[in-house]
Amino acid sequence: MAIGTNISEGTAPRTLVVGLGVSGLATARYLAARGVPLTVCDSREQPPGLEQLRQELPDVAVSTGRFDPQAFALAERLIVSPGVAIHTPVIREAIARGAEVIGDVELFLREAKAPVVAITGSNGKSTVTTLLGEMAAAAGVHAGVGGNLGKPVLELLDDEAELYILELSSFQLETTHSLRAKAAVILNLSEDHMDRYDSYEDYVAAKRVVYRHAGCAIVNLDDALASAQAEGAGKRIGFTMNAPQGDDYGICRREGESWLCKGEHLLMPVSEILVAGRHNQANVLAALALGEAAGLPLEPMLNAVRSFHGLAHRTQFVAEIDGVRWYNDSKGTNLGACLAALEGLDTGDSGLTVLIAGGDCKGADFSELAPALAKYVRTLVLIGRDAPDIARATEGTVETVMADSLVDAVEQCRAHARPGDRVLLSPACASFDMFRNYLDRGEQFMDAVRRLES
Ligand code: UMA
Ligand code: ADP
Repeated sequence: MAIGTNISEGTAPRTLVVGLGVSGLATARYLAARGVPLTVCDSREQPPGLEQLRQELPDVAVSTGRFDPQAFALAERLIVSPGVAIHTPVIREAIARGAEVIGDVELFLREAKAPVVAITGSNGKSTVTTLLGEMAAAAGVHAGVGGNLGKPVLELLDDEAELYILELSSFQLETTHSLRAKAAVILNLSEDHMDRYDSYEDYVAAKRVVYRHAGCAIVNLDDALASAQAEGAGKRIGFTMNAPQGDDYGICRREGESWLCKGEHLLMPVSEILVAGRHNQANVLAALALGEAAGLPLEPMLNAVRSFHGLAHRTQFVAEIDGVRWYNDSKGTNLGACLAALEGLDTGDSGLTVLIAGGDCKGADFSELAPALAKYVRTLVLIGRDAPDIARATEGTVETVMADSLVDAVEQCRAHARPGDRVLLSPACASFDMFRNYLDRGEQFMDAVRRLES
């Protein structure tokens, strides 16, 4: 069904907003406020932003239910939401005939006056973006914080802003051309979104854009592929989980204690970091390096680290029941995240992890999980659509059980875990086959765990 379409040659607005989720809605508002005529289209019948758009901008033509080829044929400029692939045929055709194809981040960059810190990577983006936002606040710097994190970038535009701290996904970077970040990072690289990219190389190439023209490249010295993407960058600051050299950030040991340090200078004991897991120590180091490059003073940054409790659904401690610690890592939506959570929570004692994984595996090869399963996991409890495929790919590595619901999975975990063990929900999969989103999955998990307590 096409609602409110009245698109004919000569009268059609030349700007087409593609996708009506939060980015599309923010883009429509932004353009309308500047008097730019626009059309919005979405291939779903009932896109999430439709009601809101109708209320706020009743004169804007909207077409839903399919991508209307006529709307695309008439557009001179397409502003494409990150969830819409630019290799969609109508978009490819528009590119071929010379239409400009950009995203909301590109529109934002053309207007933003304050410097930008750009954060990408396969995992840890939201954590680092949020922590850096808290560092800026602690330093009294007025910063706009958002992007893939949730708040669309166009809603961050503010004449008072002194800094913008943006989480950027590979999808957003594909349609961004004017990025000149003051500081930029690819936190790490591992396969994700292989249902959207033709190859891993294409995914990496999309991420690489973050370093283009960056004033300072922050590089993960422990991830050769990620740091190689900064080749050619001028100024660099590195971070590593080992002892750092020069002015890089890292971790060193003094008198039996681990410290965050910059070169040889000790910053604070690692034990003061409240967020769980070694991967979060890497996130703290990356945020410190980004903050330095953005001009934030050290002491407020360290204070922000000391009070940072992390984000919900990321290796979030839920409860300890009968000597078993339960963690919600529902945002662990790819193999890299799941591996980091398994390794990061391993304390080197005798306990093992009972892992709940599964869902929509987005084309990932789960045989890569086998070594970590053998090392860290007592029992693998599988849920969701791709559970049988995951069981086949990991066959023979660890005891595996199937659960037909998340509540069933929690009960199976209780039956298999022993005192001293951890139970970890880190699905390495998207959630949409069983849940509204990862938040819903995490909430349902925590509810089920808390019911065990009562
Ligand atoms: N749509 C179509 N046709 C398609 C695909 C999508 O019409 O073929 C429409 C959908 O019907 C929907 C609209 O596009 O109405 C949704 O657009 P969207 O998927 O780009 O979602 P937004 O609501 O605009 O949210 C986007 C990001 N979503 C994605 O990248 C998928 C949000 O990241 C981001 O927070 C938001 O912009 C603000 O910047 C979410 C995400 O899952 C959290 N990101 C991925 C991730 O983190 O792994 C990259
Ligand atoms: P993103 O925004 O990139 O998805 P988040 O900060 O939301 O990253 O964390 C998502 C998941 O990724 C976490 O639940 C955790 O399992 C994993 N993770 C977080 N930081 C790292 C890191 N530095 N390296 C690897 N995995 C990480």
